[in-house]
Order: sequence, then structure tokens, then C-alpha cells
Amino acid sequence: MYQFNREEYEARMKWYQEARFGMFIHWGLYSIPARGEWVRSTEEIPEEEYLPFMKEFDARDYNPKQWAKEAKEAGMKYVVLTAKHHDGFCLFDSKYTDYKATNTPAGRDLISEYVEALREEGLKVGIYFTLLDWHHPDYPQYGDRIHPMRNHPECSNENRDFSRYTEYLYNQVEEICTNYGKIDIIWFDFSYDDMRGEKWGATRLIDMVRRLQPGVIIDNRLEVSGEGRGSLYECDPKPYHGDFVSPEQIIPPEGICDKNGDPMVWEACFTMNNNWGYCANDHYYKPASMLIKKLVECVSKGGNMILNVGPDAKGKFPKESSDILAEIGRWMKYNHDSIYGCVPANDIPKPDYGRVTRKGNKYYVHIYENTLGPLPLIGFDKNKIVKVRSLADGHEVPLSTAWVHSDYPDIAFVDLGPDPVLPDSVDYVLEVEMEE
Ligand code: H79
Repeated sequence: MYQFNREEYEARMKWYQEARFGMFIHWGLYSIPARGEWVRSTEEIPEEEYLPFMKEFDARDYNPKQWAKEAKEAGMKYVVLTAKHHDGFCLFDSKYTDYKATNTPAGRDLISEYVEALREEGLKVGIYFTLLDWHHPDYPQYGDRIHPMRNHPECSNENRDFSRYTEYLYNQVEEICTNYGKIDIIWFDFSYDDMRGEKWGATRLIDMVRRLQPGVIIDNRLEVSGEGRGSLYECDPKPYHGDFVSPEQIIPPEGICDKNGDPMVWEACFTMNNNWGYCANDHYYKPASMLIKKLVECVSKGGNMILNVGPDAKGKFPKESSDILAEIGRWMKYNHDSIYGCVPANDIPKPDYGRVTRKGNKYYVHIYENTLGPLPLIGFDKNKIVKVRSLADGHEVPLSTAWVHSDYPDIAFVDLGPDPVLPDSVDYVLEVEMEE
């Protein structure tokens, strides 16, 4: 029987907390209509209009090696792919349903290729698996807040047996945990209303998952939705407690601490545009420069960031997404020391011009603004600074000796040189090494 154990918990969370940056991938039947992953619900599409998408699902451009390569080059350390989203369609060859990629022109299990490709690139393997199922006959339909058939009294819930559904859920999760080798992350989505915890059979489910996949990291949505923190926050972990808090489309303003005030593990998940699943008309992409700053913000507050890509119907990343990933990668290539393994610099206040992350005695000062005059390193004991260098190219940056110092005797300043325009206006990182 699984029970929370602090030491085991900290051991299994180590790689994940050091990784800091991952990729989410939402891909499924909904990628064909290309109006986001909720399309069946938001447009209340009946099954007979949605099922025919199966005939079009051919995965013609599906190339998980390319996905893995782009994730790795962006500096991401793990990837989480939707084995099943709320529509119930499975990318994997489940023996408990016909509603799966195997029965489409794609004609095969798409999860095994994905797992293999990630392993080849040295990336950790994550599987997203939703607790909802808009296809299963025993999942409540009429009157459910979000089911596509919620407004159809003829879809009465009378003959539905939810225990048959939880059995199906259990069996499919067992397949995921058995058929693909080691899985590093299982990302369940999501509890709502009275659908939470034991309603999903959570204790039995997690017992099985932890038995088959010792060391797997599980999010907290068997307990909560994107809102809410779960029983680890309450310092009273349930047997199905989440390993990390999963704020959606928001960076927690002050990071996340549990009830006792101890920092928690968390991961903010974000879309690049405004949809998780492919949405052909959604061109509102956040610029790479902004996403880099958001990643830094997460790390400076003690969290991870997982950034989403929604491949198109054929399995290809949208060009906008690939371009953004490449740009993030160009920054990460030179500045990743300020991300991996970093933690909040709790003893240094957030500067006007950026943020600070820390690894051991090295502090990473992220500068978002061009400077005018010497740059103050507020909060650093100037007598304990060993060396300041530009992280990207390694050159030493001298402590400033400008006359202005007499007015601010306790503040260390650095001179970035005669050119006030920073070499990289995205996020220029100084590494400040302090005496141990
Ligand atoms: O998989 C992604 C989302 O589809 C999923 N979680 C991430 C990782 C998610 N499911 N539910 N929610 C997020 C929150 C629910 C949002 C809703 Fe709505 C607001 C459901 C109905 C109103 C947004 C607007 C989605 C549909 C309409």
C-alpha cells in the first residue's frame, strides 16, 4: 500500500526540480477540426459528427524524433504528451476500446514511438491522461457541467454505471504503466465538482501506478483542478496526493508554500498561443522573449514551466511554435546555467530591471532592460563578491568604480561598458559568484 514518505518523495522529485523546463504536447482527433481541444464540448458536437474524424487521422507527418529534437534544442528536459484527452480518443493501442489511433489510417500505437524517440534524445517521458471521458457510455452526460451532451435529456444518466467507468480508467492507466517501459511523469487532468479523489477510485489507482512505476512523478489533479493545491499543501498527504501543484496559465505571484510555510514543488503550464490543441485561426503567439522571461520568473519563484505545442492534424508542429522553440533554444544554449538546478535567490530582493536565480554560491542576475550608468546589484554584500561575468560569453564584468559610489557606499555596481545597449536585449544574464 503506497504511503507518503518525505525522503522517498524528495529523492524522486530531484531530477524534476533541477530540470525546470518541459514541453507539453496536445494532439488528438480535435487537431483535425483545428478549433482547440475542447471543441467537442464548446460546440456541443454529437458523437456521430465527431467520430468521422477518425477516418482522417493518418498521422502523415508524425515524427516524434523531430518533436524530441525540437524540445531538446529548446533546452527542455522532459515532454508530456496527451495519450488521451477529454474526448476519450486514445493515441495508444488500448485493448479496452476501439476508439484509438490503431483503428484510424495511422494504424498503430503512437505512444510507443513517442517514448522511444524521447529516450533516444535523453529526455524524460511524460504521459498526460485525462480522468474525463466524453466517449465512454458510463461517463455522466446529461447535466454534467461540461459534457458535450449536457443539454440532451435523451442522454439520461439512468443506465450509466460509474463503477464500470472507473474500472476502464484503472485498466487503461495500467496499460500505460505496463506497456511502455519506464514512465517518468503521469499528468492526470482534472477533478471538478464532486468528481474528485475517491470518486475516481484514486487510492486504488495510485497504488497500482506506484507499484508498476516506482519513482514516477504524478501531478495533483486527482485531488483538484488547475486551481487548488491538494493534500500535500495541507501537510496531510492522501494516498493519492499529487507530487506537484499544477497552476494553469498563471505563475503563482509569490511561488507556492505549504500550510507550514515550506516551499512546494510546482509547475506552471502555459500555451504559446491561446489553445492547447491545434487551432488554425489562433495566431496570438507570445513572443519567445516573453516566454523566456516567464521561465525565469518561474525558476526565481521555485517552480518549473511546461510550455505547450499543439501539432496540426497531421502531427506537424505549427511553424510559429517551432520558431519560438528555436529562439528559446538560442538563449538557453548560452544561459542554461541560470535555469537548470536553480532556486529562488531568497536573500536578494527582485531588482527593478529583472530577476535573480541562484545555484549554490552563484547568483544569476537576469537583466531585462538596457542600463544607463552603472548597474546596482542590490542585496549583494560587495565585500563577498568573487567575480562577475557575462554568462553568455564568459567575459568578466568589472565592479564599477564610478564616483557615484560615494553616495551609495553599501551597494555594489557593475559597469557593463560604454555601450548601454545590452548585447542581448532578451535577457542578459550576469553570473555573480559569491564567497562560499
Ligand atoms: O489539457 C489542457 C486543457 O484542455 C485542460 N488542462 C490543460 C492542461 C483543461 N481542462 N479543463 N480546464 C483545463 C479548465 C476548464 C476550463 C473551462 Fe472552458 C472553462 C471549461 C469550460 C469553461 C475553456 C473555455 C475551455 C472550454 C471553454
